[in-house]
Amino acid sequence: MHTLKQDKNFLGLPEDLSDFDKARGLVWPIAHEATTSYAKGTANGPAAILEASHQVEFWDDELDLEPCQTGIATLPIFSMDDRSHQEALDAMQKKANELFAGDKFVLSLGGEHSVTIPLVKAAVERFDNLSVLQLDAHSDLRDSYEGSPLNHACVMARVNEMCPFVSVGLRSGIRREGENIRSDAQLFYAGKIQGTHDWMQKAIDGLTENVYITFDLDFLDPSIMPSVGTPEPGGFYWYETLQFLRMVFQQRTVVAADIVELMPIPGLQTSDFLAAKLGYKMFGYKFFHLSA
Ligand SMILES: [Mn+2]
Repeated sequence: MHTLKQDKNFLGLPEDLSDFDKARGLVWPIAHEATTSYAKGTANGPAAILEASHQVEFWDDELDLEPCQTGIATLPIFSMDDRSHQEALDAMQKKANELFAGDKFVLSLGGEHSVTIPLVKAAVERFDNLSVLQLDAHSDLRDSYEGSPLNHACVMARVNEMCPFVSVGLRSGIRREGENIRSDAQLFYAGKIQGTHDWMQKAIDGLTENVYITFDLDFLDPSIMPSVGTPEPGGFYWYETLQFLRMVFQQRTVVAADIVELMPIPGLQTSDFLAAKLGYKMFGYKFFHLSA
């Protein structure tokens, strides 16, 4: 399979560590943007993350090793080209079916949040007993938005039709949004869990054995992640986020993940770098998580 070379791939990995056949990890950059509502620019997210990733150290100080030694290959950037939103999502699902059929851990980089719809569709077909963990400021539970059920504001309404899910970090949504969700889904609002100690375990307890993680970067506080289309105050910080993710990887089988909604601000590299490092931490937790 065609993959990106060292000067363009995730982390700038040399050939032996980015070879598709040998790699246990896979980065799939998806430069898709069709329905963003407030600010535009998420199509530039994947390229910005790949570029920033070249500044991420291979050595992970928490895990005390180099997670990239497992090999991480990077696929060419997926773009909409002249396809419609629906056609592009269909093409993504087809590709995801192919990627998930192998045993590599696939981290997709968005792009707007609607890319999660075909990715979860493919994951549900591939993995039994799957649930989705959403980290997000927004519940994304609108059945339809601006005329489209495939809008980025409807992601979790579509997931709700496919499998159980747990949402954490919510602090912006619609009235009574919890009423229409399936009984095996759970919503954790930021205002209720900030400063408490047991929310991480409670959220994990709501997940099934196999988990797909969708990480909307606006889960994080805008002070550390300003480069998102719809920044919401009252978000989460770096170490608490890592602690939670590490617990999830320790206690569940995370089968695939995405990091979405980066809207790079020219000249402001901090957000791009954070997103790149977050992705690398996920590979570290996936392959080398320390015992609970
Ligand atoms: Mn969001």
